[in-house]
Amino acid sequence: MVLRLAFATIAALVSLASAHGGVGVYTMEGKEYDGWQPYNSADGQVSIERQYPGYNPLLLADLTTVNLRCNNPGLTGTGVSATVKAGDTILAHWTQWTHRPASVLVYLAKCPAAGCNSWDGSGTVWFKIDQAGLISGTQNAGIWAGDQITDTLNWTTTVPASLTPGEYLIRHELIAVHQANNPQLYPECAQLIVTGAGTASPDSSYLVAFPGAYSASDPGLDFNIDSPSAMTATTYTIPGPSVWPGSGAGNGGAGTGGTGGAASSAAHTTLATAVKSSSAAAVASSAAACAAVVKFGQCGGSTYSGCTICASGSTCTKSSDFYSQCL
Ligand SMILES: *[C@@H]1O[C@H](CO)[C@@H](O)[C@H](O)[C@H]1NC(C)=O
Ligand SMILES: [Cu+2]
Repeated sequence: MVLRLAFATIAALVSLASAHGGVGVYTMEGKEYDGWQPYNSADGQVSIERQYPGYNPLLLADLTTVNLRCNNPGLTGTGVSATVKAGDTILAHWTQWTHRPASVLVYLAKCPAAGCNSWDGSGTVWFKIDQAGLISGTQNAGIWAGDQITDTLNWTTTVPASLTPGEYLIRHELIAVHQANNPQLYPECAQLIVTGAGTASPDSSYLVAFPGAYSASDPGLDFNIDSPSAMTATTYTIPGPSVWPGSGAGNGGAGTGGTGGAASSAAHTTLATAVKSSSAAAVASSAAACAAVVKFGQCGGSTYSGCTICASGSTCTKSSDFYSQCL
């Protein structure tokens, strides 16, 4: 309570018009959940989202602090969680977001037996379920995943269908790299109750701690968007572990650190495709029934109804909500 009041005081000093951003609403199972409202009085606020102080970023100096976990000094919950079935989607809606270019990263952590609300998310417990960075073009001038949030304020993630039910924290994070050698990190956490009949959980090779998961020397953080190499490089290494592929088999363990742009955007395209279908089974059956789209052909988009499978050697890559292309 003392900390909440402290945040409220800080918030009163910060202009609402400051740039940057934060998640303000979550939608799952057709239900909207208000997130933490950092510029409202903290006193008495209840939300599935953990309290955070405002829309300002964390910087390299914060990588070793507990703030990196949920954008607060290790606070616990305000008493409520959202319910979502494994395999269903979570839409995070940012109240505002201004920076291009940026990457989008989404993590989960299984809460201890006592539940999420009294837990601060400490330990080597976090695994990545979604990420996307540079989608196409060069680092300096290309399309980045965060552009979608600049344009729509929304990002949709699928809870791995095989995930063991239980209480989880979800951690959305944007990493903006518009300033040379000064990455800005925007993490926020929320409390979930995952239902379903899954039995899988990530093995330890996918688990990281916050702080601990990132280092200032990670290629995606020790990064200069204005450097000569950024004018030509067409991949970007997203910080953190590989995305958990969502089975118990532990495949995909080849990942050494974050996967590059192509692999990660492919992963997200898969998720986006799943969003449009009512079930994973529907995706699988349509996949088997259509003729693969040739390289550079359209393979997705909100008004697209054709085949979503790309010819071998190319990957369906989302450019916007309305257009995905085999690249
Ligand atoms: C973004 O999500 C909100 C729900 O929070 C929804 O009302 C809105 O239509 C979405 N916007 C776009 C462009 O998809
Ligand atoms: Cu900013």
